[in-house]
Amino acid sequence: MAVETQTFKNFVGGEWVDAASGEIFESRSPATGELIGTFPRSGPEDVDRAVEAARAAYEEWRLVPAPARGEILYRFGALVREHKDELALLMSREMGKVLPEAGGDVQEAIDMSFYMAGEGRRLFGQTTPSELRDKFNMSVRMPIGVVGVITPWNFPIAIPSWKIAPALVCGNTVVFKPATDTPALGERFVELLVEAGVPAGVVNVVHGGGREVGERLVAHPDVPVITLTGSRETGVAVMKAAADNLKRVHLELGGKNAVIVLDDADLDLAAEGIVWSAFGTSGQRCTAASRVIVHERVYGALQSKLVAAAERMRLGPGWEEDTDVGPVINEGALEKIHSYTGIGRDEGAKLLTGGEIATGDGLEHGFYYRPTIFADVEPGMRVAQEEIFGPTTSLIPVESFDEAIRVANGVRYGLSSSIFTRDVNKAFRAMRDLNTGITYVNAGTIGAEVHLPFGGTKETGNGHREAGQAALDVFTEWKSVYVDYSGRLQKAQIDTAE
Ligand code: UN1
Repeated sequence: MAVETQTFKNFVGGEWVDAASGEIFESRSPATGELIGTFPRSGPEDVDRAVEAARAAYEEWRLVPAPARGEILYRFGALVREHKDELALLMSREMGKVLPEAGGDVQEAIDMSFYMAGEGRRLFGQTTPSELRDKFNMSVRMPIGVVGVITPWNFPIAIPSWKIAPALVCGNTVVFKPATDTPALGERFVELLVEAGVPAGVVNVVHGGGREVGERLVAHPDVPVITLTGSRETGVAVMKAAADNLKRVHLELGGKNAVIVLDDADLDLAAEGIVWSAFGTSGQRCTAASRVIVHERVYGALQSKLVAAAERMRLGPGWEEDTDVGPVINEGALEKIHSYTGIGRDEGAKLLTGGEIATGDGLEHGFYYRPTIFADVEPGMRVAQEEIFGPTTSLIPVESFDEAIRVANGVRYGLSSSIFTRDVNKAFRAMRDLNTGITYVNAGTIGAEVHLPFGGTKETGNGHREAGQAALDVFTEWKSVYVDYSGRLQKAQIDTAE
């Protein structure tokens, strides 16, 4: 099994290879510092080789019938299911998630693979009447070519599946750059694809950093599609770089997601949903609830429930059964998260609980941060505007439903939102007026399912969506086909009188 060998490689044109430079980097567990493995520190040359292999493989792969491409994804989904426990444990070791959440991440990939496998027998286009006699009109989805896939570490099995499964079923080939914090999971993902029967060159993996690998992939003239989940800053840079070749860019970037709690809400349910959404995955989800907008009439009661729940949470390695919150991904993240505690305090927010790096009981070997709750936060404060990507959430009191919606929408991002209320009219108004790609009613902000579009409005992305049918729009071009069986030249818009 790959995880025991500890020395990993790139996968290019069906061969496991080192970086051209021979250089390596390490992946270590954020929970304990243990070494997970070493990986090729690749550069532009390695990307070029992978793109060449993917380009060559594309000519054959695009002609494989879509149901047959889907069959491979079906086998892949079954293999991932077979290896679910092993992958979840590796995930917990490599990036810190608690085991049940790691299992959920893997399950998301299983679901997506089966969903996209079925798409092999759909990929629906349209047939329409023609304005002329004896003429047939239809639109079909066409593959595009080589897709550059750049994925984050926070959903290291799920997110690659969201991108690679639809890319493949649509007939594209892939060059995949997994996050440098989770290369072992990226590698296992590709190993299972190979075992499922993906032909040589159809999926290639190149390990390494954004500067060396990502930038070359984005700039490469033979990579017409880039799909990235990452930070807003990286998204902007990718979009600018891709503009020179007029590439299609799919971006899934930040969030500053709010839970609204109205005065008629079930407060115990709301508290449970908030704790799950704010501190699950140590707050490192783009869908995490980093703002809680609360009606003043229930503000005090909700605060005490949240603080009590946060203080009950036990920190530790994700694979230990009694752990509620695992580590954050690395030292840089820990420092960034902690710096926001200082920022919040300086801005005048009231720290209710947490706000410190957790040590003792072995925690000093990893990167642990206590679940942190700020109260009396003003909507304009930095802690209420900027993505912290850690276990920190901010309580913002409001006086009315309208104010709650205004505050919820008053950020640059628009990924997820949620409202707790028993008033069906207010729930429907919120569904209409919350400017986000995803809205939950009486649930937290996390937990998207694979068969609905996933993505956000405003600066969360650039208008594309992944998952569901919407994913197909990222990975295909539309072609309109007109078949004239009249045997004569019929002119559209002119010979239409009959
Ligand atoms: C992400 O954080 O980038 O809805 C993805 C959710 C998960 C996916 C999160 N299904 O929270």
